[in-house]
Amino acid sequence: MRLSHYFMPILRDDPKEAEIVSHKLMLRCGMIRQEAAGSYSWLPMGFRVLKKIEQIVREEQDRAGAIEVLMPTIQPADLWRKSGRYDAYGKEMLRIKDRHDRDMLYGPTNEEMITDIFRQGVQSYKDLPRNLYHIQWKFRDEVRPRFGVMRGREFLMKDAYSFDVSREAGQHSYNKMFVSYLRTFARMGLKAVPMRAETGPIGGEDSHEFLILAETGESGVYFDRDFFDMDWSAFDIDYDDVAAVVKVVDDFTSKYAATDEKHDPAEFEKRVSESHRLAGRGIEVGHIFFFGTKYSEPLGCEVQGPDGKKVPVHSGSYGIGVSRLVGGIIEASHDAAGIIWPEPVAPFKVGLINLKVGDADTDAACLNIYKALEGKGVEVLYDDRDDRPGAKFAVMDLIGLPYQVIVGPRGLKEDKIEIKNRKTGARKTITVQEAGDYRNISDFIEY
Ligand code: P5A
Repeated sequence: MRLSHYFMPILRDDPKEAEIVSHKLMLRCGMIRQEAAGSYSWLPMGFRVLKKIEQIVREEQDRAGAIEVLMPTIQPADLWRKSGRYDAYGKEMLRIKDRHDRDMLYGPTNEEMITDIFRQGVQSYKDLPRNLYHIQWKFRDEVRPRFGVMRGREFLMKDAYSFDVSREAGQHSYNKMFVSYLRTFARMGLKAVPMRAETGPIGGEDSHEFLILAETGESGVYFDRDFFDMDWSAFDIDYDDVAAVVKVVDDFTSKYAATDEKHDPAEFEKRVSESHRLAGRGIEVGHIFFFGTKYSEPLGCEVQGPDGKKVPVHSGSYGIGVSRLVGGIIEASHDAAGIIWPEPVAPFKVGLINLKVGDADTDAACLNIYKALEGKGVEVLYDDRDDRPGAKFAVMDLIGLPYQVIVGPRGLKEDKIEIKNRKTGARKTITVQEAGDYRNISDFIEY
């Protein structure tokens, strides 16, 4: 993509309305625009990151055996009356009437609808277990939408729903999602610590939140510093291997970690030695719930069991804040100059900086590099605008692409181009010959 053709409305100064760094940076980089309190348009840079995150979430859900569907954003109220949540949800639910005066609502979550879909589609225990998920916009009329996409009113969520014939089978479905969440967040460069949590309006018997640590997080957290020494990448397990899945869950739940709602100071002191006790703040990027039969009983979701008798299914639901993650990743990965995107979610991998647009040699070299990178499938944003080098460097650092390729007439005279790693700041110089007349430039990018 050529920057001269792109839409990336950069703000020079910090926007006054933003209180936290991720919100400031998202506005400054032209990733989002506020349309109403807690409601945002996703501009091209923001949209690319959102899609990358969504895709990682999708791949890991699929890997764990969940099946993707898509339910509407606007739901009829009837199902919610049956579950008893229509009144219980209170003012957070956006209620709408259609032209026939029927009560509708903009879904804050989908337990009722998916349970009804499932009820109609499945009769026998032989059809279980199943886990259905979708990635869909939600609306919650939050009292205090704030921090940009972190606490929005309209936000993108991945929500999965598992259905099992017994409590034991349901526990395995829960555990699979637990492990898949560790994997999902790890792929985005995040350590999301699972913590026992309150279930709130979603309800249920058991629940864990996944929190990334950040000073600006909305939840107080208390945890064992041993979490920092855990292996956050070794979850390459067979999801059908019940014992292996249990082992990962046990490892991660054996250490103390709780949000302030569930924190028990006496237990914390008993279980964690003083030097290992940490308190801080966290951003909730995922939340999983085990319901037992809370939703299946009132909604009549039963299957024929092995003995021919009808049994209510055991269900769970599993949420990831896809749009919140965009802000969360920035909170976890930035410096004074701007964002530092972890490669898997970066909007582009490389920023190509032309230091002297209009200089024939520099333009030709940049074009060669641009084509060579695109030809190898490397996503590149080419700054081909006529601007000062200083301003170009600042913008590239601000938008945080993992690598910068810097090309100017002075370097080219010596046959050299420069590559900078945004995260480490390390620079290396390569010659045009080394890069095979630019054809192999992509081989030199990662370091
Ligand atoms: C689980 C899936 C649920 O809604 N029902 C379906 C369950 N859980 S939850 O904890 O309420 O939300 C899941 C995740 O969504 C994100 N989230 C938000 N993101 C941005 N703005 C909001 N206002 C907001 N509310 C929830 C969080 O990441 C949460 O973990």
